[in-house]
Amino acid sequence: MYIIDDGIRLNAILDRPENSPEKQPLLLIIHGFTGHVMERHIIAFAEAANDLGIATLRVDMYGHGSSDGQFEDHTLYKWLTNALTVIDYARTLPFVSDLYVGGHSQGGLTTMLVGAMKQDVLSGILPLSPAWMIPEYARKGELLGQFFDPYHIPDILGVWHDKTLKGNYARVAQMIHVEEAIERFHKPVLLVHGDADEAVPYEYGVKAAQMYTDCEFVTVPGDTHCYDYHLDVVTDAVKKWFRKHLCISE
Ligand code: FER
Repeated sequence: MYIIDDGIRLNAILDRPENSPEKQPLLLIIHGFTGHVMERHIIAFAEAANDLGIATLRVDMYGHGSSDGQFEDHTLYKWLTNALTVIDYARTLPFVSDLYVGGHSQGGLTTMLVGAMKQDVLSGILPLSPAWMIPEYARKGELLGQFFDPYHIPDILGVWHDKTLKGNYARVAQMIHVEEAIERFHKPVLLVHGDADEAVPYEYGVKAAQMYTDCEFVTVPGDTHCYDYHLDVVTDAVKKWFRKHLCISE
């Protein structure tokens, strides 16, 4: 299935648990930088929600997975307009009661930003290991371990996984101020972060959790950016948080 955002087809997978009632909550799930809807931790995130009777909508963002757009052209602005469109699509689904947004890493950052933009139509957000240091790092001239002059950004930032990324990615990232999005958001938050994360420093998870007014923070002890060792700790945290917020008994 595709959701169209301004002519760009976004590949989307909607999962509704069997024997779903007429109305049910829906969780929109956003993958990370170079990620897609079929990654192990993205599928596990969806299945944890589905186990509780929550529908999920996993979407490949611009230039990722099976969606339109080139990876090298993607920016956080494009992902944000994608997320706004997908949220509005979800709101048109007749079976949706409460709407939640969750995402991993760059998708977690997108979740935090779009959460602030759309908090009136959302019941909560679930940023997992959110890469909310990207704007700050871009202003200093560092992304994914590569350095550049933040006032003279090169046309091509670098190559990751055989994919190039244009400098416009950094120019956009420099203009984003995540603290304002955190301060604006007053609905419930679940923030999960591995304390051996090699891509997004764990300290950023701790700091964001302290800044949010209504945040539950779960540390995944000894785990990496994509939860190579304790994915079950993540899925258990997601289930526990949803049970509490949706008043589902064990
Ligand atoms: C970076 C660190 C982490 C970065 C992106 C990420 C583009 C995102 C990782 C992910 O989404 O998994 O410096 O720069």
